[in-house]
Amino acid sequence: MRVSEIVTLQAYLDRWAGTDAGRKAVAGAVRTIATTGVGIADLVARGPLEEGLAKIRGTDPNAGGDAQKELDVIAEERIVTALKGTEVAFLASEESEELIPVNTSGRLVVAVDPLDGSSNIDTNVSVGTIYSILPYDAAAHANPAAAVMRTGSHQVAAGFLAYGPATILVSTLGEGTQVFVYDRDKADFFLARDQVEIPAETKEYGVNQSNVRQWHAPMAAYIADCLAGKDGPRAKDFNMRWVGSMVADAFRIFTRGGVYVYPSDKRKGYENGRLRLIYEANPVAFLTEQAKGAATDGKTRILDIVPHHIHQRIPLVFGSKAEVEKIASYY
Ligand code: AFP
Repeated sequence: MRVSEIVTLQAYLDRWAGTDAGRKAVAGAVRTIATTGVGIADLVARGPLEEGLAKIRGTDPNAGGDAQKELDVIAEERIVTALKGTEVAFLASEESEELIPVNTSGRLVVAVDPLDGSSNIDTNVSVGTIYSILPYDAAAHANPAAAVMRTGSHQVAAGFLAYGPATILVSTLGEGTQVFVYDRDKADFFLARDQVEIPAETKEYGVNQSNVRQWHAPMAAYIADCLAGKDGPRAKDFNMRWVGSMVADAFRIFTRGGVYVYPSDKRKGYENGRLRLIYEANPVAFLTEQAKGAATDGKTRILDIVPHHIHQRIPLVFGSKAEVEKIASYY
């Protein structure tokens, strides 16, 4: 829904939070992550002028086994430093094996993918930051990890920033999904779309098709039927788009519908897909459901899945509701 009045991110957050201390804490964390994102966007926007952002840092892979790029680490450092001034007690990050203590008297925990799409850093393609916010109660949670290791349905807020031609924030506070755009002239985020709705039907899917021979039967059958087009069982032609940065594929889906698919496959390390449950799949699933879409691991609702490890991977399918349900019928 296009917005009629000029609303800044801060005004939107203040209106949502009112005088509720818990909501004000969430609003503070969202605002801080958004502002930190602008600094990361500035770095990304310098492209080749900013030497070495795509350089591999050190020899050890990150917690998820991926090579750590310079910008991955810079983004994490900036987010940790900025969140020190908020009510975030601990941070789970793709770039750190263990939870990072932030402001341990805080009432929130945040899970973050500081830089999504790092394989695209030096190709001038959109990259981003993904975050998930959950309540934290030191008394209730024996160890802080317990606060993070809950189903995605416990999230109180989630979002992603996309650093592309425009710097975009897609956010949910559990009352629908909103799109904010950063206006560089006014140095602030403005509400561009409120109550986003993902069309239920689509003729567009996103998948890394180079993995087709690695797929298990259900996914291979689904894509084969899409490729068969109007002469096939789906009786309609499909288009395919794949950016390699989930934030960019996700924003396209929030804009015009479609499905994103990263299934489990036969490659070593991909038995459970590629995306991480806690700081990639859960936040995108919350945003998608709040925008009337759906998100599964192929068949099970992502937000119902109980995590067993902070960096666990999960097969991921999200987007247009009817198409996500169609995919589930192949399993
Ligand atoms: P990186 O952040 O390690 O580049 O991973 C990006 C990502 O998690 C997601 O953003 C992409 O959609 C997906 O991986 C791309 O995976 P492929 O490189 O296998 O296509």
